[in-house]
Amino acid sequence: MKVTDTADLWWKTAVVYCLDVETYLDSDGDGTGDLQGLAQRLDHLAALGVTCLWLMPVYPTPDRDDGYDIVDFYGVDSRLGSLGDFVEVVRTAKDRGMRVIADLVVNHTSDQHPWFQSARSSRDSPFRDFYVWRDEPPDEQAEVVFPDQEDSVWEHDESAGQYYLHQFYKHQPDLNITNPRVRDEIAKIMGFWLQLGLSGFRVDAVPFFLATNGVDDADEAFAHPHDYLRDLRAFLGRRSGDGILLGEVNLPHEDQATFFGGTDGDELTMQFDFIAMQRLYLSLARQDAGPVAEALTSRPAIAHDSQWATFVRNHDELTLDKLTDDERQEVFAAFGPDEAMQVFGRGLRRRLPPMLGGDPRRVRMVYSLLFSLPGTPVLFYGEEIGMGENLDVPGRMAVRTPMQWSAGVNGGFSTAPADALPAPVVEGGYGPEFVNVEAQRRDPDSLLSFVSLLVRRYRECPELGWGEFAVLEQPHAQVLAHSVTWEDACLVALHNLADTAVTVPLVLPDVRAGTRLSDLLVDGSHEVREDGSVDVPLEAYGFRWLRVVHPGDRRLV
Ligand code: TEU
Repeated sequence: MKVTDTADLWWKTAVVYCLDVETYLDSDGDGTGDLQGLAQRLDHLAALGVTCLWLMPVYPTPDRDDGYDIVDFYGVDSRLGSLGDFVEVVRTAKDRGMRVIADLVVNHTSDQHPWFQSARSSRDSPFRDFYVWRDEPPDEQAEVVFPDQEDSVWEHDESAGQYYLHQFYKHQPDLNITNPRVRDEIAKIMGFWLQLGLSGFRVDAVPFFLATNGVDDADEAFAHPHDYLRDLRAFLGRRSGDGILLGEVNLPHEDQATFFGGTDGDELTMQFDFIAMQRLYLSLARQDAGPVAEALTSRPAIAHDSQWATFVRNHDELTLDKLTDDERQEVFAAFGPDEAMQVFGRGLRRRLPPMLGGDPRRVRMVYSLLFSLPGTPVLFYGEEIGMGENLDVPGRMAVRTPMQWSAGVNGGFSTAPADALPAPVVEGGYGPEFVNVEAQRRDPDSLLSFVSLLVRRYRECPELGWGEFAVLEQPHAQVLAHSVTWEDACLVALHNLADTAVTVPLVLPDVRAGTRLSDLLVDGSHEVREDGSVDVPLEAYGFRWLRVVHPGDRRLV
């Protein structure tokens, strides 16, 4: 390994953890989580092995889309703390070896943003062109993202006397990125937060942000939106040598290649792999590794510095929009048959453990798979302890309930009365009484201990971030057998997606006399025969991380 090849590319082997300050820990008892509360819990994150925090929006907001509706890009909402508290969190996180990124939400503003208030007030407003206006909505319209609330992406505004574009909720008017003044503001926003110590951004809704639909003269004014994304990446690079753009691009793999800047890798640094995530759920529903294996092998080639972000849940609905209708129905039937568990006709508003019927073998198998896939794993808060959802909370908010720290009042999240919390705590079998950090910290057999082990092993196996992925041939459809190889390191991972035990016959290439497979998660090793064959037994929902050890290897196993 040459220093020049890998040094500083921290995101290639990072462990990212997404949280909402509002629901993490309330330090002052007013019912809302806050930055001082988060600061007190950075030790939990460091102990888990997280290397990068992703903060959901902390900006001043009327809070009609959980903070994704912003009225001031240069501040912190007073409910969460101050800019001073923000800097303390970033500094303390750095001290614990963690970087911090934050949501950059610049596709739109809140309709309460002073820019929009000014823009709608008069055609002569200096901010009129910050947004996208039309006298009449066009005949051909983009699809709405939230079909439960909206039926058009154009909304008539009385005081403006025109229609404005909003690809999300109508209270989120789209910014007009063909306007150079808007682009200038976006650069300033990035520069501001980088200066406060952020290591980059999770870029919200990137394809929507780059789309110039509705701008009549966009062709002349702004012919190549990807040039603009490239400019933003270059700007980030100049302001922060090792900053990243982690983009939300829920598109087919071939389109994602474009958002990476192809193999030049000069646009988004990382992208979530929404396709592999959706195919994984289809695989889990069918107990057939085929769909997820196919998704992983069909990932487009990306540049040396680019990276995939892998995840099994996030703060939004578990979207299944890239499956066929029949496939989506299969996943609904398996993991969210009640209509109340579904949302927007395309997704599930549930967390993983309840979807898997709470079977700890199956839950662990899925997290083992997440951490052994090629890419950088991203956790959503509460996954490390196996939190469930609260279906009484409307829409996507069902999975954004308060973090469960202890079995105490409000799960240890807040001392305020329950009705002052941003969302009710989970009730029933996944409630704080049964699922909480305090109890799991003391239990070597807890999910928290298990996920911490996965994080440690992931960090010890840089090939998972850097390596070449291959599906290994073997006869069982219910098993995903894959290898990740980088330089002289090779990890073989086996995952049994079904509830029946199997023995997996493998044939490994490059085997010498005395090669063995050493188990990285539990005690044990398997001798490989001279022809490279080896049989590995797997229990129901069993899994193995096997390091290929050649005679004379000095690697720690
Ligand atoms: O979501 C943007 C987006 O692209 C959506 O399609 C997303 O994948 C999901 O389907 C929304 O339910 C982002 C945020 O993740 C989301 O929470 C915000 O509501 C949205 O932007 C608007 O800012």
